[in-house]
Amino acid sequence: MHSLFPFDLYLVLSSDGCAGRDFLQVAEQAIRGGVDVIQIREKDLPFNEYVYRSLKLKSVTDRYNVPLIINDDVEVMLATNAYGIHVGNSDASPIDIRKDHEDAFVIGYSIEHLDQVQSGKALVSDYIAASPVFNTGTKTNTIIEWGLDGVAAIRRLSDKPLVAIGSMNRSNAGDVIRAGADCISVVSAICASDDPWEAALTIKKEITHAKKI
Ligand code: TZP
Ligand code: MG
Repeated sequence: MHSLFPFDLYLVLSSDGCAGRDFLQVAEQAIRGGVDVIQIREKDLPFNEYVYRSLKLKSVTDRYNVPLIINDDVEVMLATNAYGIHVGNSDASPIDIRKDHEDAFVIGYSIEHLDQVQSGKALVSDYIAASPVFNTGTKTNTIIEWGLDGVAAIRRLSDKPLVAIGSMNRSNAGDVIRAGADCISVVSAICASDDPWEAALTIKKEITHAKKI
């Protein structure tokens, strides 16, 4: 079946998390470097502000035909007409979201335990994310570190598009793809980089290379 998540390099960003730079510029440079899907991930913004910043970002992503995913908040996703939503285990359930909205948008779901890979939540989702693959300072309330073996174990249990997140960078992206991930998701290796364009370009090359062999 045609995948709704055929992407290779997934930038996750927050509007205040780009090392003092304008997040819209960082997003545009990253897209030019090869990022092919973007998630806006805000944890402390009021609804209106989350919508406002998401729409600003969407005006950039739309220009490049890059889909925008909203973290956590279904209402923000609906208000912005975004491509999809990403939820974890303490957010709205993918099952309920799917029930309420059928196939109106893409749902991504974070996997933090092997039992979740074939759960109802995962089965109704369009992609799953191994979260985190490696421990990271960007998100510290995590419950597992999957490692390469964990990515391979998830792969064996599911043929959903598998996103790898957590300390992904130019040095480990290839190994993680070879372990079974379809897509590499990055925060700091791009957002904190001196040159987001070059960072995206290099990580994308590693992914493309790993997929060829
Ligand atoms: N979910 C699992 S790890 C993570 C998220 C949002 C943060 C990844 O950030 P970084 O800087 O790419 O390690
Ligand atoms: Mg969440």
